[in-house]
Amino acid sequence: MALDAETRDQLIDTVRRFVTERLRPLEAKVSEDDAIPDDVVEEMKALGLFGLSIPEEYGGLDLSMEDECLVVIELGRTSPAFRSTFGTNVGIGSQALVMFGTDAQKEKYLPGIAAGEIITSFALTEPEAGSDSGSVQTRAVRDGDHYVLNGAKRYITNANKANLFTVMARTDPSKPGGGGVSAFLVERDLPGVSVGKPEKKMGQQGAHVCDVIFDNVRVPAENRIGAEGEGFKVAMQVLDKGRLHISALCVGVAERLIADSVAYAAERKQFGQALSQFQLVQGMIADCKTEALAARALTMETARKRDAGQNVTMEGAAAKYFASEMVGRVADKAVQIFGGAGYIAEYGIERFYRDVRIFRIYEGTSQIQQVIIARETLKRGG
Ligand code: COS
Repeated sequence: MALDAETRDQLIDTVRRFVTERLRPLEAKVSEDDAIPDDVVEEMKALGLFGLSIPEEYGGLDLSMEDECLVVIELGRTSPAFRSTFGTNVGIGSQALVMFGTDAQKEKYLPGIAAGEIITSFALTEPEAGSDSGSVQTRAVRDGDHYVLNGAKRYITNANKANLFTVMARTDPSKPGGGGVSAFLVERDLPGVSVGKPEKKMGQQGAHVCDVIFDNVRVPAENRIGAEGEGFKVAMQVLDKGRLHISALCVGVAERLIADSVAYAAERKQFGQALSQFQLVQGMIADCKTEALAARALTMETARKRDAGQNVTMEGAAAKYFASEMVGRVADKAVQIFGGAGYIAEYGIERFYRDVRIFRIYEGTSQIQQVIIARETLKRGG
C-alpha cells in the first residue's frame, strides 16, 4: 500500500535520524564484535523495520515497493549489516508466505514476523545448487499428513537467529530442474533441524550466514506453500522482489560513500589546495554521482512498475545488476579518493569496500542477472 506523502516523509525522516544518530556511531563496534547490539535490534522492532513489507492486517507497515526502496536507501547509508538484521523478515524470508501462503499460515506467522519476534530465513541454496537453484537435492517425502525433509542448505542468511525457514525441497525426483521442487515453512524447533556456526566472511560482520541441516524433519503438510511442484517459481518470484530491495540498498550505500568522499576531498589538502579542487578527483566524484543517480532512477522506476502490477523480472534483474556493479565501482573510487586513509580500517572506507562485494553475488550473481536480462530481451525482440 502506498503511504500518503506526509506519512512517508515522516517515516523516511525517522529512519534517517535512526541511521545517523544511532547506527552510524556503532559501525566500527559492530564490525569488531561481529554482532548487532540487542538494544539496537529492539529499537528496530519498535520502529517497525521487521514488518516494512508485511500487510497491515498482520501488524506490518505494508509499504509499496516504491516506499520500501526509499526506506532501504536511507538504511543503505550505514553498514549494510544493520539492514541484514531485519532484511530476511522484510524480503526473502517472508515473501513466499506473504505472496502465496494460506490465510491460516499468514495468521499463524506473519504477526510475529512483522513484530520481529519470529526471524525468518530463506533456505534455497545448497552445496551443489547455487546459481542453478532448480537443482536442489534436499528431499521432501510425503508421509501421511507430513513431509519428511532431508538435506543440507548453505550460506543461509540469519539462520542462526531464525525461528522459521522458507525451505525449497524436492518433492518429485522424477522431474528434473525446478518442476519437482516445493516450498515449505519449517519451524526451527522441529526435531532434526540443526544450524551450523556462522561462516567467517569477507565483510558485513554483524550479519551471519550458516549451513542448515534437515535430518528426518517431519513438517506438517499444511506448512507447504503453494501447490506441490510450484516451489521453484515461488522462489523466483520472491527473488524478483528481493533483487529490487538489494538495488535500493546499493544506491543508499553509494550515496553514503559519495558523501564521505566529498567531505574528505573538501577537507584534505595536497599541493596547497583541497583535493576537491583537482579535476581528476572531480572526475571520480562525477562518475560516482552519475552512476548512483542512474541506479536510483532505474530502481525507483522498476519499483513503481511493480507496484502498478507489471512483471518486472527483467527490469529488476537489470536494476540489481547495474546497482550492485555500480556500488562496487563507487566503493573502489572512494578508496582512491581517500588515498592511504582509504586502506586504513579506522576510516571505515575499506570496510564498505569489502561489505559491498557480496551485492554482486547474493540473490543472484551479476552473471545470472545477465542471463535473465538477455533471455527476456531476446524473447521480446528488443
Ligand atoms: N517468476 C515466475 N516464474 C519464473 C521466474 C520468475 N522470475 N523465473 C523462472 N520462472 C519459471 C519459468 O517460467 C519456468 O516455468 P515453466 O516450467 O512453466 O516454463 C520455470 O520457472 C523454470 O524456469 P527456467 O527454465 O528459466 O529455469 P532455469 O533453471 O533455467 O533457471 C535462473 C533460471 C538461472 C534465472 C534461476 O535459476 C535463478 O534465478 N538462479 C539464481 C538463483 C539465485 O538468485 N540464487 C541466490 C540464492 S538466494 S539468496
